[in-house]
Amino acid sequence: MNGRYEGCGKEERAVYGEYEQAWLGYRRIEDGALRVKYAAVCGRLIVVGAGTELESARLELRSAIAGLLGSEPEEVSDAESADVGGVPGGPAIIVGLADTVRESRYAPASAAADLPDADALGSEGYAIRSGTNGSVYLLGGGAKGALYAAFGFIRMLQTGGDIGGLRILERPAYPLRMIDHWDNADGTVERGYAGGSLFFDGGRIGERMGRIRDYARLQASIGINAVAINNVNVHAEETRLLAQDRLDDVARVADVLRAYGIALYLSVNFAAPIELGGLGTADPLDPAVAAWWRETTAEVYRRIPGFGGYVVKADSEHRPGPFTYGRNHADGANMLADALATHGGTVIWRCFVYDCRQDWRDRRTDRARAAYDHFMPLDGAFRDNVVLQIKHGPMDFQVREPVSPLLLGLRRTRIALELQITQEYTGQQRHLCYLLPMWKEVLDFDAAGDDRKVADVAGGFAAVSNIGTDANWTGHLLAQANWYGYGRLAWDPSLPAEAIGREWIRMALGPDAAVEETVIRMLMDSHAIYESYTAPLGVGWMVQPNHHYGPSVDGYEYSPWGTYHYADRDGIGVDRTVATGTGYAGQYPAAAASAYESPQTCPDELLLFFHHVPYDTRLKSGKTVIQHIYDTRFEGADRAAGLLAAWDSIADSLPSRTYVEVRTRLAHQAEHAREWRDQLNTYFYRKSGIPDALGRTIY
Ligand code: GCW
Repeated sequence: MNGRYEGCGKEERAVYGEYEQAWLGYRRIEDGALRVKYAAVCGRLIVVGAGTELESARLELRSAIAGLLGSEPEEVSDAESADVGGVPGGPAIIVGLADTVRESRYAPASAAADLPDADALGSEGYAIRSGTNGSVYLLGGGAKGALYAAFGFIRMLQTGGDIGGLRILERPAYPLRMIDHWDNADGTVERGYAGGSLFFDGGRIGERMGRIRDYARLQASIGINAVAINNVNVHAEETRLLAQDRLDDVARVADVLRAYGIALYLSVNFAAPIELGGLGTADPLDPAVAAWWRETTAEVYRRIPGFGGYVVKADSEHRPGPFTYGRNHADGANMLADALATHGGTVIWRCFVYDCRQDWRDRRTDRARAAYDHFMPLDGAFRDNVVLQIKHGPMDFQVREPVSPLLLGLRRTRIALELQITQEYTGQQRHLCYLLPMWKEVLDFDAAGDDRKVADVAGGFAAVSNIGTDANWTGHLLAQANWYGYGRLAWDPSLPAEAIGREWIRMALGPDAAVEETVIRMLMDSHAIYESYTAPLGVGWMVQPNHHYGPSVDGYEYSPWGTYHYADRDGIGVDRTVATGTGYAGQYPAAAASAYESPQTCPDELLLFFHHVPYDTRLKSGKTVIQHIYDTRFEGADRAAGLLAAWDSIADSLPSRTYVEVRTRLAHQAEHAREWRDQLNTYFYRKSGIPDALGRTIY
């Protein structure tokens, strides 16, 4: 299933070529009338001005038009095209920077379009405008914007959009739209489910440049502008990425990304001054340490113009950090920020800091509290070029968690929301789990009831990549939708999950209506389905230790990781109330804090996250907790089987390779969901002794 498709016929091979391009496959549009309509606009291409991003836009428009419409556009050079005002030659696509185009000879043909200026667009925004003679203007406030305009226009063609009378203006919601790779120098990927690393291979860097270029195109097409290429767990080999003899290789990768408007970041080891610099300490307040970072950083910028900055996981899961020296996280982050500031770089400092050597007997210590407890007292203490990266939930990317109170608490510090595209706890790209409905709930969460939603307070987005060397990029083909959707949401968090899913389906799988309707339902239902056969009511975990795949109810119950469900014969859940529990509920603004504090007002789906309750506690749904567990596990497994049946129903409308590949995963999911169902139901029946009201088989 992974790697090259051997022995395929000619037709399949053509499909395969497109398939490797994910949603940028540019399959010829089947509808002839639509093709003719588009061709009337897309016959000529004029790039106004020069630069690497504009060159990327030109190449992309050319190959998209050639693929979608069947013939390449005539490329008219800026110098020879004075007639675009409508006379000979006819309409054209005109792409460039807004201010350059407005002052160029092409402006007259746009009279009716009153082109916006760079100020209106901002450096990354863009406009798509129809001109008087049928031309289409693709304008960026800056060069990146022009590239995004090109991809925006291409998306319209791919999704069958109307390209007449266009007056589109888009500006990204956030300046930071980042993807973090957890790629290791040896070519493996931590929590990777789609093959090896694109960037690293057995210690070598940037060997797959063609694929890295395609990767950059895909990222730019969804507006990603920052990428950290290595794992936040920085081991000895990756610490050396900052060394002289590695930087040139990193620079080659950065060059390819830069042409697509993407800044390269490196995850760094806080102890690098010791491990790489030979100093006796990494104390952030030691002048020699600060000097080492300054010099090292200056060298990075000499080799890598436009370098983004550093991502840091410190004092977390055995990584070194400022605590070793009795310093706090502001001391650590600010020292790195000062080294980066003169070059325009940013420190992305992760807030995933907690005690991973907890005693399971100790019920007062609560991992959920940790990020807030560590970082709230430091609000306002960070430099302007520090961004605190905060996981969306207080624990660790479970299928159901409340929103992290730290996201809502910090007011004087730049923050970025951290999501996990890779499906570590959500089926590892063997199960289908479209994550956008869950992310939308996070973004729309309004804790204080004052309309200050997470989407409004997040200054940026970062997410852990689900990409690898598999031919389809993400292992499970449908998991591409999570990658695609993440970028679209980071650009515009108000876009509906369903609309984004439909875009992806049309672009990646084609325009077939039955395929679209079937797959969108599968995507939209999949998170709820996954939740309904795995750990219930927000309690989390119940997975096999280490690799985190598959059911093991007590897998983490007696571990040091702070991840417990506390099930006994009478009840289950974690008391996180202020009154009798760990006090975590009190970290929220008043409205949410009081709702979570009482089992009567706590939402059902989070009941066991906040409360330890007897099995016969009634939910708002009217069911008891135990009956809810049984019912949803049975339904969940049935609905997982339904996903397979849905896919089978469109078998004839899919390329056989796509059909077979996804089918294999869905069949596994259906079987594995039964295993989840039976293990969880059996466990809770044995614990509680309460039989299923419907008398179904429990072992
Ligand atoms: O949940 C944990 C993962 C680790 C990961 C860590 C983190 C990169 O299991 O694999 O380490 O989160 O986010 O730092």
